[in-house]
Amino acid sequence: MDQDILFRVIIVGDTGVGKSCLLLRFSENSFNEQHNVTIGVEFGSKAIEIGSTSIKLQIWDTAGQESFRSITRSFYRRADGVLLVYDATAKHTFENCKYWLDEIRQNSASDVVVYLVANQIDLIATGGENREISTEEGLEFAKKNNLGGFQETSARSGINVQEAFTEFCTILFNRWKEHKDVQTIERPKIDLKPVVKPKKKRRCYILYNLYILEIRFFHAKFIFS
Ligand SMILES: Nc1nc2c(ncn2[C@@H]2O[C@H](COP(=O)(O)OP(=O)(O)OP(=O)(O)O)[C@@H](O)[C@H]2O)c(=O)[nH]1
Ligand SMILES: [Mg+2]
Repeated sequence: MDQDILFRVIIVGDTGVGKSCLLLRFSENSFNEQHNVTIGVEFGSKAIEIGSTSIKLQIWDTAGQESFRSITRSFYRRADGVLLVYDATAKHTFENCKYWLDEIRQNSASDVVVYLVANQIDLIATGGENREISTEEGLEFAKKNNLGGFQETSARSGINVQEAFTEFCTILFNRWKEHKDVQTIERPKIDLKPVVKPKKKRRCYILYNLYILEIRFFHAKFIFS
């Protein structure tokens, strides 16, 4: 059955890793050479087809600069997934992923899906001189921290950008389907017995006690008479 589904995702990571460019490449298939620092949070959206299902991704592109951290924090709570981005040619941006992951764990829903992206791989020459983080290191970080997936991308050339978003969206979709099934199974388990009004119960209890008291009184009268 065709159905429209909406997922909210948030893009986080250090300033300059290419978060806004990844969103631009994914949503409009273009690239910006300038680093237009994101102020707070910017918004984008795009529909993806997975099988016969149309999925709308609502994407919040956050500022990597420290001064905006308190603003971006408030966006984690409602996100279904987080795209955590680092620059494969800048080691410090990979090292800071530990910090970003702590932020995600502290501020997001407990079942949020985190997908790791190593961007700017076009800068890595054939010999790999510019590379500061290997593919294996990225994969290991994703595995160790139980992340949903990992992809090396280039917002400039476009390599693996659609693939990363599609895989990320597929993970969210599969999880959504699992949750949907759980709900269908769980629903009949709901106890629909009518609630006994405590007042009535108390009244019955009082009547019962009066009845016992009367029997005792009758017995006492019988014994002492
Ligand atoms: N070579 C190359 N440059 C890139 C790539 N992605 C982004 N850039 C460049 O990196 C710079 C920063 O890109 P942005 O997308 O603005 O970075 P950001 O992560 O959004 O930064 P903040 O908004 O400050 O958090 C820009 O000059 C981009 O042109 C890429 O894949 N390859
Ligand atoms: Mg930006």
